[in-house]
Amino acid sequence: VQLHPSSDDVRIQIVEESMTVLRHNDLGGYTVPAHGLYPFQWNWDSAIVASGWAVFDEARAWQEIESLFSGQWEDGMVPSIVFHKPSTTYFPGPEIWGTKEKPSKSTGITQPPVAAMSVRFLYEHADDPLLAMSEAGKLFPKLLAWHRWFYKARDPFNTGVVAILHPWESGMDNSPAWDEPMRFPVDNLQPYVRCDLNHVHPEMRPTKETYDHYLTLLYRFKNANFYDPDKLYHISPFRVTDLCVNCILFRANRDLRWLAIKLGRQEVVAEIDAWLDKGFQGFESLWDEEAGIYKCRDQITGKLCPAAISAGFLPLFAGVVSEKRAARLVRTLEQWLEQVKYGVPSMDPADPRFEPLRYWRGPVWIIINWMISNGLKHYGYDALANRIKDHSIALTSESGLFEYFNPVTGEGEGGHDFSWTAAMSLAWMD
Ligand code: 9YW
Repeated sequence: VQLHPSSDDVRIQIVEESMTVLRHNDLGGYTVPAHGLYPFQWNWDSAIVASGWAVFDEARAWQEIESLFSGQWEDGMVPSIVFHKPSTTYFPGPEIWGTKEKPSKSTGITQPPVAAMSVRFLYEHADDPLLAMSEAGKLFPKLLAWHRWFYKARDPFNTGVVAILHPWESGMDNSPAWDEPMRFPVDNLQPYVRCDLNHVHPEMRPTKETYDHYLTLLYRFKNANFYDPDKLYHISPFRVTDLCVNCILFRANRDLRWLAIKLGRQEVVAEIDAWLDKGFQGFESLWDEEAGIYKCRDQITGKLCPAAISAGFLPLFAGVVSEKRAARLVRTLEQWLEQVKYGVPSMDPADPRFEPLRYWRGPVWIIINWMISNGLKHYGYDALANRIKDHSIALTSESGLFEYFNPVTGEGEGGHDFSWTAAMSLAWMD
C-alpha cells in the first residue's frame, strides 16, 4: 500500500519507530549514533538526541546531556567522542587517541556545540519545571566553560569567529570545503585498518587519502603534549573558519544568554553579548556575493574555501543575515533544489565534485535540514521552510531512519536505525 507521507498512520508509525531506535541505541545513560558503525557517545549527536528523548522521557533527555558532560576536560573542552565502554568496531578508538587518562576516555578534539541549544529546548518544553531548573542550573557552568574554551583556544586573536583544527570538528568530515585546506603533505603513518568499511560501502565513505590526512592531524596533536590546546592552534596545518561550528556556536550563545537570564546568572550576560557582537561582525568576511552564499575560510592561506556547501545557509539559523542577503540565500537554495528531488544536498549539485552518495559531498542530512528550515522560518520564508520539512518527512517515511539520504533518488544511505535522524523525527517532524 502506498501511503501519503503526511498521513496520520505514517506519522504514528515513524514516531513509534523513532522511539524504538532511541531505546535500541541506549547503552544506559547515553545513546550511540548507530550500533557497530559508531559505538560510543558522539558530542553533537547526543545533544540532538536529547531533544528526541525529551518528547517521551524527560529525565532520560537530561541524562543524555549530563553523560556527555561527564567527558568534559578540565579546561572546558567537550570532546567529539566520549569512550564510556570499550568497542572494537570503530577506528580510531581510545587506544589510538591515547588522551592523558589511562585508559583514554575521549578524543582530543571537539565538535559543533549544540548542547546549549538543547538545554534551552529541554527547559522550554519541560513538564517537570523543578527538574528542568535543577538540571539546567547544574549544566549552565559547564556550557559556559565550553563556550569560553572555544574563544580562548580557537580564537586567541579575538576575531569573533573560531577555528576548527580537524575536519572531524566541523561534523562535516569530508566536506569539499576542506579540499584545499587538506592539501598539506601527510606524515609517514603506521599501517592502519579502518572499521567503517565493514559497515558501509566504500562509495559512501571518505577515501583512504582523506583518512591519511585525518590521522596525520591526530598524531601531530597527540605529540603536542597530548592535545594541548595552546599548542594545537599554532601547529595545526589545517585551520579553518568553519560555518557549521560558528553558526551553531553563535546560536548556542544566544540560547546560553537566554538561560543565563532564566537562571539568575546576569553577571555573565555582558561576556556573552561581547561574543555575539564580535561574532556578528566576523560573519561579514565569510559572505561570497558572487556565489550568493557564505563560505568557510582557510586561515592558513587566508582564502575563502571555494566549495558552496549546505553549511553556507546556516547563517540563517544563527540569525546573522540581513533581509537582503536572506533573499539572496533563498535564491541560491531554490536553484539547488531545482536540480535534485530532495533537499538540502550537502553541496552545490551543479559543482562537478557533487557525489550524491558520498557522505558530506552530496547527501541530505536531516539535522542540517532542520537548522536551515528553522532559519528560513525566522526570516519569514515559511513556504520554503515547510518544503524542506516535507522533504525530510518524505525521506524518513519512505526510506527509513537512515544516517543520510541520496538527494537524487531519496534512498537512505550510511548507517540505519540512526539516532539523530530518529530524534529529529520526534522533535521536529512531529
Ligand atoms: C566519525 C556520528 C558522527 C557524526 C559526524 C559524522 C560522522 C564519523 O558520524 O563522523 O568517524 O566520527 O560526520 O558529524 O557526529 O554520527
